[in-house]
Amino acid sequence: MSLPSFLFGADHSFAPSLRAAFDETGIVILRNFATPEECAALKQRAFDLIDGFDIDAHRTVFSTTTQAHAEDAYFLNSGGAISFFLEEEAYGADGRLKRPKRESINKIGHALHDLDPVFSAFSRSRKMEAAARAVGFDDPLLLQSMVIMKPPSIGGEVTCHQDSTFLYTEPETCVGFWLAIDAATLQNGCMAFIPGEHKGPLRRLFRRKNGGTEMVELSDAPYPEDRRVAAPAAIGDLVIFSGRAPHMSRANRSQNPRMAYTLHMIEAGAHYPNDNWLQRPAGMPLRGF
Ligand SMILES: O=C(O)CCC(=O)C(=O)O
Repeated sequence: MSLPSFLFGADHSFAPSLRAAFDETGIVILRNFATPEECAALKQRAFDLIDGFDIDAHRTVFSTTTQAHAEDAYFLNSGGAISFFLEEEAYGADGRLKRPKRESINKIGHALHDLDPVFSAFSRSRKMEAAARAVGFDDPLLLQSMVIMKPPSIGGEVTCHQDSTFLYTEPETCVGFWLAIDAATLQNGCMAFIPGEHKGPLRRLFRRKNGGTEMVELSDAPYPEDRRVAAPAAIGDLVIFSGRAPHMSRANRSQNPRMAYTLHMIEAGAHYPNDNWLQRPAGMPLRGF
């Protein structure tokens, strides 16, 4: 099975069947959403931000397999910041970086859409707003943004998860907007989804507790991995997916980069519990378009 994909029109129009496909599968791909020039500008900006980051000041590793970051204040405060998280395999046994700094970062997050002018302009573009409305948002708020670096050779695996586990609202309204800044292929760790499984249960809830975090099991229903479908993406493709859609990506053992920008939105009218891990500092309210 292939995932529903649509060519994004130059007039920013959407096929009328897009909404039905999104509701049915929980995933749609908008081909050619961003131009190569826009992707190049986002890529350059990510590198500029990394160049300005003092890697010795914060050695927080981000890992979805060990969750090593989850009790770290730098991580817990990153909902209102531009923070840098390292690849699990960034350092060799000698304590030195194995790769150049630009190729040692796992991700940058989680408020690029508010704090960085280049990412903010792209995140709040008219076409991004149109994409949000096309999948059903009435009053979208931009909650979280990340550059996922997935660098050559050491880019880590992202284990299968649902984003509503991490960005939970009542009712659930989280939707991810994932842009391929580099081509994402089977070789460099493209995303993969289980279509239709957004209609299944939310498996887990990651929330704050006693100054740290905890993972609460809500359902022991296994992910039907046999129905998993890879989602290779060309530069500029935007993958939009429900907060309940299980997804993952393999490690990047290739020599090709696989950079992506991902933005998560929630509906303004939904309740955002204050035990969600991602909390914004006072004076930095969530904004829409
Ligand atoms: O880019 C990836 O490999 C994972 C991204 C992801 O899990 C997300 O955007 O929710």
